[in-house]
Order: sequence, then C-alpha cells, then structure tokens
Amino acid sequence: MTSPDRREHAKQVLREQRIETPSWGYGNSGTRFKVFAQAGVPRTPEEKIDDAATVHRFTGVAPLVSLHIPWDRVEDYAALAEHAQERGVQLGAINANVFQDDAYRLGSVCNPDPAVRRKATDHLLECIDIMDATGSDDLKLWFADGTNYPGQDSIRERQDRLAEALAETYARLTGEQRLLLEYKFFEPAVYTTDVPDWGTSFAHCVALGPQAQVVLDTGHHAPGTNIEFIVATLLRHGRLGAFDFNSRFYADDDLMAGAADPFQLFRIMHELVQADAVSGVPATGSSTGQPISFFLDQCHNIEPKVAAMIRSVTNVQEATAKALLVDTEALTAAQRSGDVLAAYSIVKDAYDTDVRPLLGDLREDLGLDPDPSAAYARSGYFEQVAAERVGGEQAGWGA
Ligand code: LRH
Ligand code: MN
Repeated sequence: MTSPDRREHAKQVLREQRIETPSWGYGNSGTRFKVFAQAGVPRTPEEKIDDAATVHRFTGVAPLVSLHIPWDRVEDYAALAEHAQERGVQLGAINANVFQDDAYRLGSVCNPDPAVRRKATDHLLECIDIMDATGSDDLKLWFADGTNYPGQDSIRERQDRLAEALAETYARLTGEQRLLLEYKFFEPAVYTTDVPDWGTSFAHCVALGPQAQVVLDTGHHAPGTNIEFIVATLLRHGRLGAFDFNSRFYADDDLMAGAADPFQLFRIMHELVQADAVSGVPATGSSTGQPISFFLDQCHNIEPKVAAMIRSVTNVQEATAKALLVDTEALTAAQRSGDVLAAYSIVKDAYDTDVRPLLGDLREDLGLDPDPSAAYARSGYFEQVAAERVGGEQAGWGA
C-alpha cells in the first residue's frame, strides 16, 4: 500500500472508530486522602450524559457513554436512553458495582457467606434487566473480591463461588448481550485478588461460553508487564472483548489515556491494527462475533473533566492513527528476514509521525473543528455549566 493509500485507509478506519466515555469520569473522584469538588460537575446521570454528548460533539467519535450502577441508578432507564438519544449519544456498557456495600467486606460473589453471594449475584442480574431497558449489549464486571492475609480464605473455593455466580449471570444473557470480565492484579485486596490477571479471566470466560470475553484495563497490570503481548494473545483466541483505556505511572492511577505512556498506547493499537480490530469484528475472530469495545476508564481528580475526556479521546485517536501508518508489508518482510533494526525502525518511524494534520483533515471532513480541545475551550460550555449547576449534590463515587 502506497503512503497516500495508507493515509486514506487510516482516515477510513479512524472515521469508524468508536470510543465510549465513562459516566463516572464526569463526576468527582479522588483518592483516600481527598476527593476535590470542582465547579460545573454534574449532579445527575442526565447531566453526566450532557457532558458525554459534549465530548462527542467536539470529537465526533465518542457516541457512547458507560453507566455504573448504582452511581447512575434512575427510575426510568428507557427515559434516560431517550435523554441520551436526543443529545446524539447512546447508553453503552452497564457496569455492576459489588464493591461498596458493608456486606462485601469479605467479598461479593466470592464471599464465604452464601447470603452475601446471593445479594451480589442478584445485583448482576439487575444490571442485565437494566441492559434490557437501555438496549445495551455489554455487561461489564469488575470484582474487588480478594483477601488480605494468607489463610484468610480458600483460594480454590473462592474460584468455585465465582464460577457459580458467573454461570447464573451468563445464563440470563439474551441476544447479542455479552459478559465482559475485567481483571486487576491488586487493590483494594492486597494478598489475593480473585480475578487478578488475564489468564484467570480468560479461563472463566472459556468455561462460561462464547458470549463471555475479557476486559483489559491498561492500569491493572504489574509494573513491567508487556500489555501488547496480552492483547495479541487474547485477539488470537477471539476473547478480547473490551479495553478500559487510561494511563498510570505507578498503580491504578486512572490518568488520561496516553498521558503517562503514549508509546505503550501506540504499541497496543499496533497489535489491534495488525489484527484489523480497531473498528468492526477483529480479523482474528471474536467468540461473540462483535467488535471490541473501546472504553475510557479514568478519574479526573484535579483536572477539568470534560476537557480531560476530549484530550483522552484525541490521544487514543493519535495512537491509532500512528499505528495505521505502519508500513505493514515492509514490516512483515523485515520480520520474516530477521532484520531486527529495520523492523523496529518501521514501527518507530510510524510512531514518530505527527498525525495531527491527518486527524485535523478527518475532523474537517466530518464538519468538525480540526482541534477539538481548542474548540471546546472557546465554546464556553464549562463556564455555562459552572453557572447553571449550582446547588444539589455533585455526582461522585459515594465511597
Ligand atoms: C476498577 C475499575 C473498574 C470500574 C472502576 C470504576 O479499578 O477499573 O473498571 O468499575 O474502575
Ligand atoms: Mn476499569
């Protein structure tokens, strides 16, 4: 493919890319030390959706917003879906929350107490009822479950309890609905975590059936983990269901995607491009036959939230565009001929390419300002909501 053709192909793929923003990224969040309130923060799920619609209005590629239950609990989910529709966005994944109730001190679906397991499983089933009401296909499950001391509980029995709860939940899915199981190597538990790594999530997904896939949160690995290796492996098995994009310097920092390590985000997108998995069903296959979901999962503890979300979406676009400019034919030839430096240079040259002009052109083709962050800053949206959203209780994690 000639370079001009590769640029056109890149624009075609970038035009179809879909990034889903998290409702909780618009609310207040923080650390155990402090949750800083900010002006203009939404008070309701509707106002969070208004902010998500604003991110889509300036980027053109963020038409979906994920919900988290109970943080986004409402009386009428169909009405909430309509509220979103009227603003040009759609309700996306439903995130279950079995990590904030006193009952879950020793775990939720892995808790030694069957009554607590019942309570947790009922919440997972309630989330599928909500998916039926919102028209969402993605049930996203992350469990804080784990132990803090050796001997505290049976590692193997907890896996049996988890498998039982997941099987009951999986059986409730209908149509295109899928179960996305997220892993995390530690926190809040600090000895064992019941879904600590991709292998554990993968094993549970395979045991459940084709509608179960793995969620890879880029902040959930031990330092030094080669995440793109996990991406390539899950793609090979058709079990990569979704990403939670964010970035980190130390732990699960949930910083803006691409902020801490843009080269890592590029390497991840490179694996996706090589598998033709950026938009549409991966060429390497998918157990669900559905495209991979690209979620952002971030907390904007000190930075203005809508602006941070727009910057994160454009960071993901830039990493994707650079990966789409890799000269795949030359790379494959260099790899197969063992030309190490040539292969590395082909990838690094793509990464070193300034793709902002290409993305600017794409946005103009879409009738958008070539620089979404600058256009948003000029729009006065922040000042408007800061003036309007006075009183009431600002949204947050309620932790
Ligand atoms: C857990 C996690 C999970 C969400 C939460 C907001 O660390 O990544 O995806 O439920 O953050
Ligand atoms: Mn996550």
